[in-house]
Amino acid sequence: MKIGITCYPTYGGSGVVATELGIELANRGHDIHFISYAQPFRLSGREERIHFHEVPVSNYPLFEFPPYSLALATRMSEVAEYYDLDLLHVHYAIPHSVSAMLARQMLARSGRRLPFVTTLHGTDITLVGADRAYLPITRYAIDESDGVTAISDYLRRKTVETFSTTRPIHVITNFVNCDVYLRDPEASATVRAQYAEPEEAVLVHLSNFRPVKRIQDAIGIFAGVAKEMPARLLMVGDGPERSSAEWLAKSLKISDRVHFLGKHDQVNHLLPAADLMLMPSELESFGLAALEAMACEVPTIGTNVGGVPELIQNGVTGLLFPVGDVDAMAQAAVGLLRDRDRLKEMARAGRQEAQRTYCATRVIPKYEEFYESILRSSGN
Ligand code: GMT
Repeated sequence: MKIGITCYPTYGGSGVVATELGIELANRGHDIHFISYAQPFRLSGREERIHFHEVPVSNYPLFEFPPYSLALATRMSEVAEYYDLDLLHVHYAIPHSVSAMLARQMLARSGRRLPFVTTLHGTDITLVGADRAYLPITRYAIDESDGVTAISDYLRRKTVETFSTTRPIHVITNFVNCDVYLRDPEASATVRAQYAEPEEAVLVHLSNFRPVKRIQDAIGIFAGVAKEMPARLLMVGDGPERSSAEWLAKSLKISDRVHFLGKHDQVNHLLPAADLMLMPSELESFGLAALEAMACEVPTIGTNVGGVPELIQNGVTGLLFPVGDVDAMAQAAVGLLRDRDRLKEMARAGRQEAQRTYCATRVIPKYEEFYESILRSSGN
């Protein structure tokens, strides 16, 4: 198939999933065309069967806000025509599904059919989409999509509840490449030695440091751990909450043990160096960072919100707590780090679950089948 993919190219779960999906589909022989304002950060630009088409957004003094959605719709229709795309797959409803809808309409005038699939990721529904300014158009574009997927059953239910959409929503979860995300003891010992002494526990947090991630709670949990045992915290990512988290680490006098590493495009090298992942989010529709950690045999201490309990079986593959219960999360982390057998058992169970349910080899065929069903029903 020839598939156009649109996503936010910067750091964030939806862009990561879209990019990894494109890479996996290309490895399976499909031609993939990314259409966005910048090349997705996990792409090197040298992958076979993957092409990138930049959306130029010209400005004009009259425009206080340059209309990216229109430039995107134009580029989508041009790329679809020139490269004879079978379908478009847009990640994150706003504004991508609206642009895809316009591109489809533009091509329909010349008798060409271009179906599009929308994948809902989370904040496009729970935060931005639910804003009255965007709700009606988000609902319209979801219903107008030829196919809709959501990354968890929670998000599927939430979408129907918030938007009263009528288009059926198919759940296809996030995935991980289990051959890339894994614990190689030698390699992880080398990375670990860069940040910690052998007797120190290593905790990790990975996100885009937005308010919904509650990264101050990650610092608070770590402070509770650091009181009890020698430990380090690796903060991977960047975003608007970073400076307040740095300030908190300083005022709690743990800044020498909290390492802000910034954005990394190869987190598969970092994650296996950790003993525990912290994901104290206010909300997660899925929790891709926890899945990547699970695949690397790193259990998560997280919050019992959104789609997280679908991914993490509390007490078996991780431990879940109410949002904001920093003390309970800190105590649980200390308990696990002291009980190495239990920690190991959880790590093993997490890896098994990642392999059994979330490996790219299991999830990508679901996308392929979904595309085929869309092409069949749209008569292509
Ligand atoms: O929260 C993020 O990391 C960004 C956000 C996005 O859409 O870019 O992530 C959402 O999509 C991820 C990939 O599908 C999910 O794993 C995250 O749980 C989800 N985030 C939220 O729901 C807050």
